[in-house]
Amino acid sequence: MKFRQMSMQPFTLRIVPGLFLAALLLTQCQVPTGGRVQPNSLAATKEAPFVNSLGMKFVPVPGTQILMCTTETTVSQYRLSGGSVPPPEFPQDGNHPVVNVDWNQSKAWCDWLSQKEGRKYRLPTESEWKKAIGSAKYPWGNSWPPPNYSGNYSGQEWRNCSEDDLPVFYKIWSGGVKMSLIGGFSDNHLYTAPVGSYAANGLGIHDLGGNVWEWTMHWIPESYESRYGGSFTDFDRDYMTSAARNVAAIHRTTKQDEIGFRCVLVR
Ligand SMILES: [Ca+2]
Repeated sequence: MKFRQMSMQPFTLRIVPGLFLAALLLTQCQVPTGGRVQPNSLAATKEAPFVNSLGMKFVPVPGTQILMCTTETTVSQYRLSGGSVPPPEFPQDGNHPVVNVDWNQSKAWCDWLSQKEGRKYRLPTESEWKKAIGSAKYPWGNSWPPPNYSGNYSGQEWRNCSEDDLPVFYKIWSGGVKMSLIGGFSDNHLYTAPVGSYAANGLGIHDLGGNVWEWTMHWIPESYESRYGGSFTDFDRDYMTSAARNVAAIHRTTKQDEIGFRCVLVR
């Protein structure tokens, strides 16, 4: 009996602090998310993105402290917040990028998601957006025209559109200014395309060029610097560079059927 008492005490002293330390480390490595717990969940890579409660994927952008969503925010994702936007004049399903969403609504949606998950989501800064799109002259590289199916712009797909589609396109285009198409380029989508329809860039991010213009976080009153990326209506090579910004006056409450947004997650 004496032997057993002496042998048990050191064993107990070793195991109890060990269990306490293991529990402490487990607590430090876990992030609560919607009632679930994901160990070390923000250690994302291009190959293994962080996936949030809505199924949105986020990848690192080198030189920043954020993970960027690999796709634009979709119609279905936007509706989950209870928000609503005017439907565009062209058909969209839930997997298309939400449009007619103004800057205030875009920011509010990121705030809603932050509240829902207990994380910090927001619009990207201009600096983050530029680092994500890269240093090539155009989002797809340095060549002109863009390779076929490299993004959703105004391509030759319009030559075969129906008469029902043309009036909508003319209306989108500045109240009837004759539309132009990119010679030698086609992408197979007249209007918005489902997000992620085209190949991702080197970081694993889709549609930074084309599909819809994207709001960025910093709002400078009456400036021209709050949206990037171009849209399905663009054809001008000077307007489709990686650094191109909107050149029309826009406001926090501007809604257009070629403007959407994507969000980032602060690490
Ligand atoms: Ca197109």
